[in-house]
Amino acid sequence: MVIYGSSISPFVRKVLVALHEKGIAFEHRPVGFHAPDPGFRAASPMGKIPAMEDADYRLADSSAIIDYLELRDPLPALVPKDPRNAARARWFDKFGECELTRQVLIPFVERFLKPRLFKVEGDEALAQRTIDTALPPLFDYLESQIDGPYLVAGVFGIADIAVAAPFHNLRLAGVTVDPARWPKLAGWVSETLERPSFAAAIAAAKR
Ligand SMILES: N[C@@H](CCC(=O)N[C@@H](CS)C(=O)NCC(=O)O)C(=O)O
Repeated sequence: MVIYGSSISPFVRKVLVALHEKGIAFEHRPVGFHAPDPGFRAASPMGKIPAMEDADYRLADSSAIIDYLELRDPLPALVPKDPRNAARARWFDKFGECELTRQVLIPFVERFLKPRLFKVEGDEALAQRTIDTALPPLFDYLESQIDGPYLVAGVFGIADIAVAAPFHNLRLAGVTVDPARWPKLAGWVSETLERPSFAAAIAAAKR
């Protein structure tokens, strides 16, 4: 199996974490989005990362790829089986992308990607505004949902992967969760990002 995409992307990180958790062997090709690599472009019609190639089967989108992995290699399960927990895990997966990562990418792009990768100045006012106004309500919501080490049904899974993944990008942007204001969230983020699967996925971006 080949996974395309730099794991600096929270979406690529999700897939790498799922693979490590399941112990599935893979080859990682850390291309950037819209890279001209023909294998990547065949797997990702819109040029977004991540994308996957499993023999003659190609797929893009982190959630779709993790669905495939879950059905291909069911153990350890990352998606709950019962309807309520399965749907709640899907909710957190979507929340991770559509609410959290959408906002996290603003300080990440302005403070990290632009100056370090693209060698242009970022918009610090925009980054700070996002940190001050858009992120706190999302953190408040997560603080209200954490009751134990994992987000859904007391078992590590897709919800934890999808919600924790963008917090590494926040760290790269110099933003940490204030433990005085969001104690449960701060603890959950630290513990989740320290899992061996996350550590391996994060280290992959440094190579
Ligand atoms: N829903 C997709 C989102 C993937 C995505 O937006 N990846 C970004 C990198 S973080 C990308 O490739 N952006 C390029 C673009 O939007 O054209 C997933 O979960 O994989």
